[in-house]
Amino acid sequence: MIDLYSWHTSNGRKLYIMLEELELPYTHHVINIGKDDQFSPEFTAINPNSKIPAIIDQDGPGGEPYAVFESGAILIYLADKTGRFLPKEPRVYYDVMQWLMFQMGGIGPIFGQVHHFLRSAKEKVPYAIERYCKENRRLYGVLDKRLGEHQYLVDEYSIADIATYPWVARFEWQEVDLADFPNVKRWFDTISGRPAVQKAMAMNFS
Ligand SMILES: N[C@@H](CCC(=O)N[C@@H](CS)C(=O)NCC(=O)O)C(=O)O
Repeated sequence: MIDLYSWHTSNGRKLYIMLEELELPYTHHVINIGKDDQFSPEFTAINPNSKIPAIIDQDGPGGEPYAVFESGAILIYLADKTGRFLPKEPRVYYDVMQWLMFQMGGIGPIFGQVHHFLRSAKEKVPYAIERYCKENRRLYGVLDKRLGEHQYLVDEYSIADIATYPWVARFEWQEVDLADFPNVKRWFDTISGRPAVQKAMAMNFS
């Protein structure tokens, strides 16, 4: 059994999607970051960085409970555990890793800043908006080129797509028109049709 500590943000939704795709039973612990639950001693013991998502696998390596934080690491952990969404053939495996790290190091941090400066910042900061929106569009361009050459980020649906989808799903928050990125739109519409994704994206918690 997996204990999932998460909330309905883009990073949090990666794990709802993954666990729904895997049909793995899990216990959901709501960590409301709007109420600072992420700073509680109980949660900090699981993720010393105080960010969602995190998991405890009660049946971890050696049959002992094992805690994992960082959404990319959790996706790799669950893919390795189940043998799903991370093909073992070396070239494909490293392709998935590259696109997963592209999400973790590029899309997540930059799109997160766009959401902050367009939607949450207490004051309008034109320099930050210009800087992050420009990089946001550049990253959409990278995705669009890749998806013009491949059906998914790495030919078959993988944890790289699962990590990227919930960030692209907020394109309206980023004031991006997906019509400008037709290959991303085709990929987005395909993944939006998956029942596990629909279930995960409909989850909202207070
Ligand atoms: N690199 C981390 C980022 C996690 C992250 O930024 N989570 C956000 C929600 S999407 C969070 O917990 N924010 C709470 C805070 O910053 O206090 C991961 O991918 O797991």
